[in-house]
Amino acid sequence: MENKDSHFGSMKLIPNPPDLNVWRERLFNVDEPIALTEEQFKTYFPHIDNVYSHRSTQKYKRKPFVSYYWDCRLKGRPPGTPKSDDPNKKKRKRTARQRDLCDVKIKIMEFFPGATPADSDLGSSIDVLSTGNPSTAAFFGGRPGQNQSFGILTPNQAFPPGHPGASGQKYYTIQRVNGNGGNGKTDGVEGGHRHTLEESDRVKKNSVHRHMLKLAKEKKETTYCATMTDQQQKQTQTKSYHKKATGQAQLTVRNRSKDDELKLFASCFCPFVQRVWIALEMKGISYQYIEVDPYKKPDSLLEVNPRGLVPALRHNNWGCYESNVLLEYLEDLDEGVPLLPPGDAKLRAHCRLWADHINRHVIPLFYRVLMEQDTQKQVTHAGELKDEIAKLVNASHVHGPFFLGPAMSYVDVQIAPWIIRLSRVLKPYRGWPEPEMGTRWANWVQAIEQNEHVMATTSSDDLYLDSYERYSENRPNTSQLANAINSGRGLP
Ligand SMILES: N[C@@H](CCC(=O)N[C@@H](CS)C(=O)NCC(=O)O)C(=O)O
Repeated sequence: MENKDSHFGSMKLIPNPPDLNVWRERLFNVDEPIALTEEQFKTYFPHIDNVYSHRSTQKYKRKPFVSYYWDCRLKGRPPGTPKSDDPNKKKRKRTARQRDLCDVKIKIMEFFPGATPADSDLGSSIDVLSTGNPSTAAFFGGRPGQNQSFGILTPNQAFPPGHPGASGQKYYTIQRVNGNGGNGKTDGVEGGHRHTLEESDRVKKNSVHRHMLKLAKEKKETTYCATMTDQQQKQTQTKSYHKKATGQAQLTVRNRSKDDELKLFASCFCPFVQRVWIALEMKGISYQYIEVDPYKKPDSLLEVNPRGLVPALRHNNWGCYESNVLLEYLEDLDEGVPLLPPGDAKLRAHCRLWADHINRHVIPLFYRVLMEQDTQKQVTHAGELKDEIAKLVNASHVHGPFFLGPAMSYVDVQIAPWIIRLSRVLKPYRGWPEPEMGTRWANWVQAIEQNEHVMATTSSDDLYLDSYERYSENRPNTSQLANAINSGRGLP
């Protein structure tokens, strides 16, 4: 099977060529320059092209090769300030490149038949360990002319035996070209990816995988999957939201299954539910947890919330909904620990102000990053989300670890479910970085993760990974919230 590629002509689409995983790792890491035959390049590159996105191509008039530059798809770059043509204007101020996203760049050189080692900018000294096996494939080292004795020109220097270009055929080289500032450290050291190959695979499927999915869909042939690797099969099955809590949350659901005058209509994956759930647990209020599917809109839910959204609370014959309103209702019950500081009107207003910031800015951006399909825009939105989080951190207690200091309170409960989902959803789907150790934000995240009531309402990681796949692919009709984000409206 072949397909036309806009850069390299016809590429092979072989579902499971030999040593696929070793080749994928090697072409992902590019720890040293790699030389490949045309056959190898056209077979294995379509299995890894999801990791990179093409940036530029350089053609030369008198050289027998073309250079293609590709960036890691998960690269981080702050939105650029527009250039000014005004010569009197001060040079534009450059914002530091975001350091925690990936900065790997590779150069692919396509050498035409008959190219010699002297044509390569990788140098005239070529080491060939062996060919065929990707772990010991041919590689280059050195600089142009490095090994030539003074005064002796060897324009037709030969390739060592076994080199992909040795018998005059077309061949390819791939090398990593970040470093010299490109890795954000200005130390000249080339850094590897700041994420795993698995994370790249989650962000985009490679050409072979996409082609196989298309065929499987067209022919509706399940047998086709037999030729896929386990990993590809796993990726092919579309995941949906879970309907039963797992992990620690499952224990809490069991403990809260008895009939009670206060009923929480909930869905285990829902962060708005988790807010109210955490508050109930923190306050030690007695309640019954009732799992419902808000996308099926059972009558029991519609009776309490005609909008058909979870969370909804039923208190005897009275019902109410909207997580923010429910948090205030629980507060007004005056049972257990207060979440808003009692008797301090100004501090209470401060908490409400920052809860509003979370609802207006942090949460919508969380979904924008997750649902955006354009990788450049994902990076832009991720930057915006970081900025909004930074504002919240600046407004919080200097030492924390929580918003108001050592104890978890209202603002923490408001944001906790999304903190939980940063590492479980935004990290795997969008490469969201772990917080930098020792920072105020890292301490806050850690305190939330370790809070007993947050833990008691949190399921195991795969529940979130599966439940948010449809958001990450921006599947049609995912939810009212997804529709609102897509159409630029506020949250439902
Ligand atoms: N503003 C609502 C949002 C609740 C919400 O969007 N819940 C989602 C589950 S996470 C839901 O019920 N979705 C059902 C649907 O989209 O039809 C709140 O704060 O309670």
